[in-house]
Amino acid sequence: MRILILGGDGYLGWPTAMRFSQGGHEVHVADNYFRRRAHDEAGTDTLTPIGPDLPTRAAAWREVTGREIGVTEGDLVEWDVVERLFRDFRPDAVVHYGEQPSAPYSMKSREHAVWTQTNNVVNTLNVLFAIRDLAPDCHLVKLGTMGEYGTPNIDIEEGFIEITHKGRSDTLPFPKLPGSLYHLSKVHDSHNIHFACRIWGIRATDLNQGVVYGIETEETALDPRLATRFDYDDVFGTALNRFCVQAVIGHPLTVYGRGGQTRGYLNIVDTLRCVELAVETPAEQGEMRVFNQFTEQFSVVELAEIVQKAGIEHGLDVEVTPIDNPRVEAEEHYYHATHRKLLDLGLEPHLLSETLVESMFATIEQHRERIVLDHILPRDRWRS
Ligand code: NAD
Ligand code: USQ
Repeated sequence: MRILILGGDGYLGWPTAMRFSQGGHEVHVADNYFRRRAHDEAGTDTLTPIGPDLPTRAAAWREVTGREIGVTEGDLVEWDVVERLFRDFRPDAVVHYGEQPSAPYSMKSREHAVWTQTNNVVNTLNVLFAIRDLAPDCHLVKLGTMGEYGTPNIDIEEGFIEITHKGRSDTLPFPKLPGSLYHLSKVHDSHNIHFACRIWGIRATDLNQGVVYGIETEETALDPRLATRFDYDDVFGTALNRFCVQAVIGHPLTVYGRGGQTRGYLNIVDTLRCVELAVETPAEQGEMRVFNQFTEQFSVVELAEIVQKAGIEHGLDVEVTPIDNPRVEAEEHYYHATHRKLLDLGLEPHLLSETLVESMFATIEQHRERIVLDHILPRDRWRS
């Protein structure tokens, strides 16, 4: 298959591109390096050293495996870039990771919020028009987020819910209560994708993904030059990845508030498998499928305890010190989200274990001199 990976320079995009290329597919990646620029501006950086740009990473991949990954350096908000990508590459499937992914970044200021929503919503609209007009059979596999649903006091279904109202029934999109302006951008995307499926007849799978952890995949392990980025800072680092770095440097684990915030989590290895499963079994023409993409749910306190235990095994002295929550979110709440559809397609989860956490410690220890201590504690508050 011809597979286009948007956001192919990112934490998830680069390992996904290598996975499909290794599987014998023709792969092309596109990225505008927003993520790298945002870190440069903040004075942060990926813990794992990565190549300076996509052509260098693709050259390393060619040298190690003999396989090609095509590269476009460009901004998906620009129609010319998206049009050229679709005309020249003619994808059978598009895996769309290419958005601003951080909730804290989107909540920094009016400018950050406007930029996040414009970037994410407009670039996805461009992709939808490109599919409609240039590749109508192409299957869109779009990364959404479990955070679109928020934390309602009822079970979360996979995208849709059957409702009976005043004696009549229908299956409608599950209500959305996102907790940041980033998460809200994904809700806007989902509505636009649903519209494109209903009105234009395109095919799409919206992957409502939970929080991803992990550093290594089969392909990143082949050569240090194939590593993916790994962030631990207050803006782009995610919970478990941050806790592992904090444990290694002896910083108390930064549980925000009471720590009962519960989310779905998954290993980066399972992200790649889920995306593969979605691409291998495309949605029907006119269908929008929604998969809840995570394997286990944990509260923040439970995550911290797992890291603490693994730390003790590893000879680290790990403290957990709750800090005032910089975000605005429920700190104790009901959370039960369905996640059947990917399991039904054959996903075999790699569950979180102390062994996995210890292997992350080992990689972090190799690069500990790169850790910027000033960016461990959160700096921005969501409500002044
Ligand atoms: P990432 O920032 O590492 O990857 C996104 C990539 O997209 C970056 O390389 C960035 O430069 C690029 N990009 C952004 N805007 C672009 C534009 N206008 N044109 C071209 N490229 C652009 O983030 P990630 O963690 O790899 O996440 C990938 C996707 O998965 C995102 O859409 C994110 O919202 C979603 N997601 C991530 C997680 C997670 O825990 N990492 C969980 C759920 C969903
Ligand atoms: N948290 C802490 N301490 C920290 C960091 C986070 O207690 O040091 C808490 C947060 O307050 C939150 C939970 O951990 O309650 C998860 O936070 P996170 O930063 O790991 O994840 P989040 O902001 O939700 O965003 C990440 C990705 C995003 C993706 C989302 C999936 O950055 O791209 O959409 O996970 S989900 O959470 O399911 O919406």
